[in-house]
Amino acid sequence: MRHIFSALNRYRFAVIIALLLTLTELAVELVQPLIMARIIDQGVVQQDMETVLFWGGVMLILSFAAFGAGIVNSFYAAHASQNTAYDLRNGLFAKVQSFSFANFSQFPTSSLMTRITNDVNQIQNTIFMSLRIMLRAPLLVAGSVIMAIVVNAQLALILVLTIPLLVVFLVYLMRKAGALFKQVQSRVDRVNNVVQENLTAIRMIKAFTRRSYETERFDGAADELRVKMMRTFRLIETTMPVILLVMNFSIIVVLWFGTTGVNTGGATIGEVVAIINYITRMSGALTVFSMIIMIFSRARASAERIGEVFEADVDLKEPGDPDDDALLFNGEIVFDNVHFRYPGTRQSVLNRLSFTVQSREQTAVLGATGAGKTSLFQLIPRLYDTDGGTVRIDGKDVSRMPLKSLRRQIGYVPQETMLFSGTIEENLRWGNEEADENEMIQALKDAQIYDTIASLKHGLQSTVGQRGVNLSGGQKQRLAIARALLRRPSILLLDDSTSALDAKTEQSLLQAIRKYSCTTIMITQKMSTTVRADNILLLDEGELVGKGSHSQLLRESDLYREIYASQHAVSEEEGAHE
Ligand code: M5T
Ligand code: MG
Repeated sequence: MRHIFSALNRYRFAVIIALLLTLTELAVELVQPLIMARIIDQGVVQQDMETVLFWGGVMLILSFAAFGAGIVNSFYAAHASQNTAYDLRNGLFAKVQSFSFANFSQFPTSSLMTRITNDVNQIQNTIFMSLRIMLRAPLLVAGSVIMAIVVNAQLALILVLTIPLLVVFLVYLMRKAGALFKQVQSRVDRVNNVVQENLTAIRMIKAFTRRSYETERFDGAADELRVKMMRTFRLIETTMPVILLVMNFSIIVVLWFGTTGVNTGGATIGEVVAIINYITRMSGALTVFSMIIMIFSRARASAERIGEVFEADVDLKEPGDPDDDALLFNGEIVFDNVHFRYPGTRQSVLNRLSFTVQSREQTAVLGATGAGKTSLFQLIPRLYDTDGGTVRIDGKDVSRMPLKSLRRQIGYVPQETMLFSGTIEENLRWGNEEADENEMIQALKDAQIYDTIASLKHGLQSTVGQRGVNLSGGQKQRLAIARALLRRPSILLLDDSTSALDAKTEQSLLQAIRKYSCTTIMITQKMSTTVRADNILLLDEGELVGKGSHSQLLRESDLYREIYASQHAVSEEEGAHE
């Protein structure tokens, strides 16, 4: 709630105006029955036409004033609610940008999406409604009770008894509905999650003919949402009959005692009419209450969910040492007794990892699938913090460096290539915004992808993705390498990025990378890569089981010899077929 109010606070001017206008409308509504009583008692009963016309005119003018106030109120209410929602959305987005990988595993993507869109919308609607009618409803109830007492205290007594009971009942409902709405929102998350996973993996789903399974999964999630929604609304629906019952009963009581009062002189006809008028207005306001309960409880649930994102602890703290900012890495990387497991899991992924990668060397990391190669990479740009031990670059602990200057100097080509929808040029610029066309062409050439791009009809301006050219997996990989090279990184990390390349192209690529004189670490499954590397790290189940050059490891490591033999056998077989 705190975040909502502080966002709303920036539009307090609009809020105050809107509330003042609401009060105008409210005042008119409360005064009208009084005027009506006067028209009846002094005009109609005494057959005084002038009084009727005069007060009738006053009522007309007041109604117009209230109407005008209502329109201007809408304007300011919309202003405050739309802007607050806009700020909240931006704030959430900025916060999510600062998230560490660990934070992302705390909130599934779909849930973040629901929070930024649907939950913010709930808040927006609530603010608008609050400024428009919500405040008016409770004030109208309270004001009507007071005015009724002013008009005729005896007749109004019944209201003093019933209204507090109703309010207690409504507050109780509000609490219950709040809890239910929280569950509803998490079901919305679930539906979004299924949709998102489905759309991301639609090709796989078709390839594996999992359509009916997916449809069932969606049905299941949608049905859960429906059931929860219905339960919540059923609860809220009960308010209406209860309110009407109590209020109608009050009217009967007022009529009963009113008739006796008029006969004995304890009340006038005008007073009875006025009080009944107040009661009908109250009934209206109280039914609005049931809507308020719904909107408010839902908003409370949404506010909590928004608050959770704002309050998420971004565990990768930025060290305040900005003087290092300009420092250029030489590129020596040291892992010193590093232990690592993913946040929230128990299984350790890396153990006692110690090694040094010399500056400007090309190092290959070899290991079976699941050995922890990608995990090792992620510690270098500090996507995660270690669980023990340190990762140092040029002798300095990465957790002591400003994240920006650390990451700016690292070119990271992840295992799964991610290109953005847009032109090839835009995708390249992502690596380095200032790059000019020559630099881009050079990077593309070095990444061994220039010929392919040049042969496209629009060259660098071709769009990739949904409505553009579709690049093959290997082509995308090389585009990602070009993007990383364009950064002129001090450290280049290639996660299985040459897997789709034939031996000759791979050799040209590694040769071209040497020109950049950056420390290069490449994860690979292929011996053809390790053979050319200056140094090899052999990883097995999170532990370093060998390091050295190709010939060294052939001599010293059984595992390495084994891998070598297996791949050699394959390539000989291939050769035999040719
Ligand atoms: C090593 C686990 C994974 C495996 C171990 C990326 C990632 C991995 N893991 C997580 O729990 N969460 C994660 O986000 O860590 O995984 P790896 O480092 O990805 O292994 P690899 O790169 O050597 O394998 P591969 O298949 O890419 O060659 O137990 O469950
Ligand atoms: Mg991997």
